[in-house]
Amino acid sequence: MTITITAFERSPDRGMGLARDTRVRWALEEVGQPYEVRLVSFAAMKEPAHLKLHPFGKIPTYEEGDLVLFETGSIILYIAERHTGLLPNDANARARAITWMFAALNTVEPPILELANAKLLESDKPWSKERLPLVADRVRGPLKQLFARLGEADWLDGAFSAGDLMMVHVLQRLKPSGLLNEFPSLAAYVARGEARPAYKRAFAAQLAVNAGKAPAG
Ligand code: GTB
Repeated sequence: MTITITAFERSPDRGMGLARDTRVRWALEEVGQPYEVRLVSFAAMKEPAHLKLHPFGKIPTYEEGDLVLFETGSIILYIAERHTGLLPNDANARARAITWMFAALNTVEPPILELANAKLLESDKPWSKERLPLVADRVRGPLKQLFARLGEADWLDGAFSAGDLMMVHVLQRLKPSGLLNEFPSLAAYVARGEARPAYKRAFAAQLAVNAGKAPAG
């Protein structure tokens, strides 16, 4: 059955790979599943047709036959559970890899999003300069702990898994801030993820959509 995902018609990052369709593309590339992409504008995302797929009017979505999914955590878990390559066979190791997916989404990503929002949406506020260091410190907390846990290892728990895929994509959002470079082994961990052939194919595919286009306003 054909897999169709949705992505920005014009991504605000002009194809840096930070929009969340990239992580779904990456997962599909890792497991060798072909997919189609339906591009949507910001306006179309809020229209009833898209809201039927995604109740919160966002991308990405995932369609396969009668199945419609939204939320990258759910989409990538679905892909990883049905195909070989993103989850170990051993039941305990599998549960731990899924735990890292949740850790990426529930512990590491929220303060990173808060920092991105503080920079993007609040920089004109009189209190912005005072608040930014506090928000950045809230990112450093989990980064320090992740740095300690990763140590000298290549991946978070043995072989590369959906947990690493999610964590790498979450951490990539920090690149423009320079914060990631405060933790050299985490920067190297992200670079290892980006060096994977599947990531390169996913990145190239989303760049091909966005290259030469002005970002969405
Ligand atoms: N929790 C959901 C998930 O994981 O699927 C979050 C989905 C989400 O926030 N999607 C964003 C969206 O559709 C795109 S990825 N936003 C449109 C809207 O809310 O109207 C977020 C994103 C956007 C832009 C950049 N960038 O330019 O760097 C990076 C990430």
